[in-house]
Amino acid sequence: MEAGAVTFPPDVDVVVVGAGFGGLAMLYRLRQAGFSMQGVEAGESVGGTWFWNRYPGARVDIQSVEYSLSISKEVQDEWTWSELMAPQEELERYINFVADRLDLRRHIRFDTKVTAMTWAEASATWLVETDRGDRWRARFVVTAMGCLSAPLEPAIDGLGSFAGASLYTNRFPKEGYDFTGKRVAIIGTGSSGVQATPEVARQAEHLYVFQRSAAYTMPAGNRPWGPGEFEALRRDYDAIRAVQFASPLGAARFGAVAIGDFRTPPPKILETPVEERLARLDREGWLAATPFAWADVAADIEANRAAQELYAEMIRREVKDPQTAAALVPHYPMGCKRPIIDIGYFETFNRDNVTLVDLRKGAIRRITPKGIDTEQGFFALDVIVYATGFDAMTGALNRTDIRGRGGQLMREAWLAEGPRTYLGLMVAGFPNLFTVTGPGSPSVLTNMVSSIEQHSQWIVECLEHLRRRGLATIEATPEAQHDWVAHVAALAEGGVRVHESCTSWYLGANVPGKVRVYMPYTGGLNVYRDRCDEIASGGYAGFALA
Ligand code: NA7
Repeated sequence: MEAGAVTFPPDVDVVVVGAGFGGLAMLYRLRQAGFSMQGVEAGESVGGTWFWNRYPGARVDIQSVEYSLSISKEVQDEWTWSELMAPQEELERYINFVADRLDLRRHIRFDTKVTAMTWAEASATWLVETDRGDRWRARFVVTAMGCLSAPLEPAIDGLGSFAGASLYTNRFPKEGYDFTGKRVAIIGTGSSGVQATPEVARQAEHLYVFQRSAAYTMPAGNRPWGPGEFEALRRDYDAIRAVQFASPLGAARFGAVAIGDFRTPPPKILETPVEERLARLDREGWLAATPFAWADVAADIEANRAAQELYAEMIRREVKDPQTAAALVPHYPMGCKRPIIDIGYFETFNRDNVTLVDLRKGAIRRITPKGIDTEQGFFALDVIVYATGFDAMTGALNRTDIRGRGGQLMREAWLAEGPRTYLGLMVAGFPNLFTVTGPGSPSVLTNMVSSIEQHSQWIVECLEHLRRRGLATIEATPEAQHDWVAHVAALAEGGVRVHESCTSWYLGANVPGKVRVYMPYTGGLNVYRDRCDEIASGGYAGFALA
């Protein structure tokens, strides 16, 4: 069925949805390759994650020299990072610099949300519609809508009744917020809650941290550069990028931890006597209480429990009050959720103005005009900060009406068995639509910028291939998609990531009713990229081209 008439622009090769790192990398590469394009972005400016998540303490967990674009030499050579892991403000400045330096802003329609994308069989084009009445006809669509961009409203009774200020970390006020003299609650202890806690505690009269699941977090090891340190790194960018792109994580380091140091297999915790485990804790601190430090922790639940014991011991060493220390110990496997890096999280619980509210001892009943009512008492408050996460990986796609062949909605195609893609790049039944860092690709298990660069390059090369051969469409075959979904599931099987006690957003377990499927590809970005390249050079095996 023909979906409608074209107004503006009359004809564009590609619509790119989203203007975070993914959207900007796409637009830049498409323009270099000579395609016409239209970008669209819900926010008033570029930045994506770093535009919306401007809560105090927001910071990247990958070192900035790696969490940055390598696609433009000018950008790489001209930007100076001020510290190891940039805070949100600096990342936002950087991504604005990228947009200006590469002159990308003029391609993007800001403050505009895509509401529907409909495949029109007869013309082999997508009709893209927005909340501002745009109707763009495009040959191709690239979604770069973010893996953690669809905010999750917590299902708590009385949410809207609170008379004080309600703030959300994932759309924090641009002008900031002064917590001075306020009684504040933070609900949620994922990365956002953990990063915000020390900052808010420094300002607030009293901070209550409402914890449903305790966090695995460790000190970021962040610091400003020493004299000449960044300049030396910048001169060495080629070598940095080579190591980065050869690694499974798309980065040589997670926080301050050099992953490469563990290439020679670390010891197994279950084969290490308890005194030696503790001696390692004395020597290496938090690092010894992570899955990086032991060969068996990610695969074996008993080994995982032994590592959890070390983690609990580290918390006891940091947190003075024994009850609070005990309550801060997670009850789910280490490595099942994305590890968090923090600046002074556990020390914050030694402050007199901070109270941990362990919801495992009594859940939230409701929010009232004056505060939060729980099974363990009432908390009178001036401000509630929700750090309650996202409908991850599929949320942004599923909240948009994406209709492929035969009018099929993508969210309905994914309803019964979770997201189904080929390579996390395309979906059978949805021709000419590419999903940057889609489910089924390494994405959130990696340095996102590395994954974005790999996908944007692969997609543009694919479009160039179609152009060279005069082809109009590309689509994942159902068979290739079936095999890929099975491969992704088989890779994750058996490990702690899919253990029954794991309730991560990787599994969709944080969203009521979402199908429990491990969404990202766990085989490593390096292995994945080789597979994508092999498929492309083999004539796009698993895709139907016409
Ligand atoms: P996360 O990691 O999904 O964390 C959300 C937190 O909010 C988590 O602790 C949740 O507990 C908690 N939560 C959610 N709903 C509720 C309700 N109703 N009551 C109490 N607590 C609740 O999101 P973040 O924004 O922190 O981080 C997302 C990613 O960004 C992170 O992984 C990094 O990659 C960067 P739960 O664990 O579900 O029990």
